[in-house]
Parts: sequence; structure tokens; C-alpha cells
Amino acid sequence: MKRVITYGTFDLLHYGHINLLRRAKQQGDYLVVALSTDEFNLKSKDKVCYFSYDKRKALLESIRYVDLVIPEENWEQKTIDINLYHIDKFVMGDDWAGKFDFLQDQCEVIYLERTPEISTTKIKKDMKR
Ligand code: C2G
Repeated sequence: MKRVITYGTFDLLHYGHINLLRRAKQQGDYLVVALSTDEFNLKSKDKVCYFSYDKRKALLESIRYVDLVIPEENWEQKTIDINLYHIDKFVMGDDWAGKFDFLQDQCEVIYLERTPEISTTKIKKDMKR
């Protein structure tokens, strides 16, 4: 049983996120998603979410690729999560390429290509027009 983990805010969930989650699940048999809490987004990611943590969690839990959603409350928890959930592979979009290589002594670190043309910022901008 290969266990995979990925992290993110997933606010205004879109097909770029789904592409990432689908490919992350393809890396193993069980996918844990660490979902940034509202506080973490506000305090450390300078992101104000449109949907609250509970709503974003419910959306993620309805996705067939996702097996478990846990809260991401700080930047430092990844090392603990990898041990706690017996993770074999850490997966992120390649906008983070290299940023999490320090986890390589704990598990495989994989950066997957982002879906280029979509982002929450673009959605919000286009909706304004
Ligand atoms: N993503 C993607 N293609 C897009 C947009 C996002 O593949 N068009 C990926 C990102 O690379 C990331 C995941 O979807 O792996 C979630 O994206 P965000 O919610 O923007 O996550 P982020 O704010 O980068 O948070 O500790 C890590 C952070 O929590 C990551």
C-alpha cells in the first residue's frame, strides 16, 4: 500500500487542482490531502479563502482520488505528517519545484507539472469582467 500526501489551499476548486489530485493518486494507492486552514492561509500564505476550511474539506472529500483530508496549520508539519501517516511519496505541483527536497530523506519527493492556463486568480479576474 503506497501512501501519498499533498498540500494546498484548494480554494475555488478547479480542474487544475483535480488534474494534480488525479496524478498524485496515480503515484500510489492512498492519497492524503493536507488542506490549509483559514488561519494558516491568512497568517502565513496571505490568502483570504472564498470558501471556509469546512466547505473546502467537504469538496475535497467528494473527489474520488482523495482518501483522507487533514488540516495544514503551519509550514513545519510536513516532517511529522510523513511519519504519522507512513507516507511513501510527497507530491506537489512544480511551482514548488525544489522547495521540499529536504523531505527526500523521509520519502520520495515528486513535483508534477501544473495545469498552465487555470488559476484561482484568473477565475476571479475573469468573473469581474
Ligand atoms: N495546481 C496545479 N495547477 C494549477 C493550480 C494549482 O497543478 N493550475 C496545484 C499546485 O501546484 C498545488 C495544488 O494544485 O500542488 C494546490 O494548489 P494551491 O491550493 O494553490 O496550493 P498552494 O497555495 O500552493 O499551497 O505547504 C504547501 C502549500 O500548502 C501549498
